[in-house]
Amino acid sequence: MSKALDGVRILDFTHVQSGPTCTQLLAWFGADVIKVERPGEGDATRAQLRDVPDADSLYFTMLNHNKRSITLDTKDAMGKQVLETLIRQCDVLVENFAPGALDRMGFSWARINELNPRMIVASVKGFGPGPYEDCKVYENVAQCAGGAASTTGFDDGPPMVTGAQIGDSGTGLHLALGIVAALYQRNNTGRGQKVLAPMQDAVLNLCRVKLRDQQRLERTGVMKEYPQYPDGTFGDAVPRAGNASGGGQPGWILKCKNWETDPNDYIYFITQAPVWGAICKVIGKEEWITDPDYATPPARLPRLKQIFAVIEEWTMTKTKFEAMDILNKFDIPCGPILSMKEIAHEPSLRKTGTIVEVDHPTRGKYLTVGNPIKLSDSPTEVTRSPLLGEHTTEVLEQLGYKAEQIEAMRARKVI
Ligand code: CAO
Repeated sequence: MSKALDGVRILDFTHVQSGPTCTQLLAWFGADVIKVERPGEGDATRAQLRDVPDADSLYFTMLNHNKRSITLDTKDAMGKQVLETLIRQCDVLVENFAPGALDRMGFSWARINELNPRMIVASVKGFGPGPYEDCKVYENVAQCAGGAASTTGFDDGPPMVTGAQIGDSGTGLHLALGIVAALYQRNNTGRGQKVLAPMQDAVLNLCRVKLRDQQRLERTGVMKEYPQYPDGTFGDAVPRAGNASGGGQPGWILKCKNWETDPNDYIYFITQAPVWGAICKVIGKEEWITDPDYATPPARLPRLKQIFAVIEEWTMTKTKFEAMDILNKFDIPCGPILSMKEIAHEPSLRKTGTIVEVDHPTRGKYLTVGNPIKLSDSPTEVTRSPLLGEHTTEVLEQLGYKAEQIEAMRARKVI
């Protein structure tokens, strides 16, 4: 079956997580992704957090499926020539080097545009133009600078980063969308363009509801769905809201039966207004259905802590899965706190290709997250990540290089 991005060739100059997650998505949609790596070492993540001696790490393998790898020293004159050929023959160059690195290599936007006016140059940087534009940035820096850390955690604790890699993988997603949009526009204009996704901006985009709350706070001085209401105080910036829901339906994480021995026997419970009656019946508090202190959402807001404490008395009599079964029968929105172990073994995720087992020549079988975006006419088959330089000869031959030229490059350690 054909793929959505068949015929699109990507010069993948990315490393670590943010850029690779973008090009991996493009590869899953069918693009030919050629990852260019430094001879000898390659992407630094190949060797980071290794669990199998001398084998590419899971950090690398899980971010670089369906790609081809070539080694190329792009600071060597001969290497620069190959890079020029690649630029002429590819549709998109994706990079996430430190600010200025591509220019220092001799490949400014102007130069790339001269070599191939149709080329789209897509970059992840930590920050957009401004005071921090020259800074190197990793995941948690972006989470801190994008508003996530300040609004995550509990009010009486320090700012907290989240396990979801919203700075790296989140920005990679944003960049992938920018690339596809630029490819679409190129169909009409015939021109390439620059695509920039700064990590701070991507995190902020994902924290949009907190900027909403900042403005609500400035207008009214209080946010009634936050745990600080009604007993605590509000300052002038959005506080950390613990596990409160970010929407208009109050929610909280509640203990379940085995919480003392199982760190994940908890459930997220949402007191959605239309099912309030059903909630009251399930937890044995039918009098709350008509009691004016509990009957309406505004009446419940100052009592949320007490309400959740009572609901928790009920959830603590069930495991999270038993609670789910009962609550779902009444359409009460809730979610089990699933551990990575539970997710890894969840049959439905295996069936949909969201959790995939991949075989690798040096590390053996491992699990990965497949393509979470499902296209009915462009299914994804996850193939293993390439070994360092596995496709150097193949790609150079495709670019038109002769065996003697490739040998000369090898002798000079350019590839
Ligand atoms: N041949 C020759 N040189 C190469 C090369 C190749 N194939 N590939 C890379 N290089 C060179 C670069 O040109 C650069 O050289 P200069 O410093 O002389 O310009 C050098 O390798 C190092 O690149 P770097 O500065 O990007 O790498 P780093 O490890 O020092 O920094 C990171 C890593 C992630 C902090 C930085 O790249 C960055 O801030 N990127 C943008 C933000 C980003 O994507 N962060 C997310 C990373 S995932 O957590």
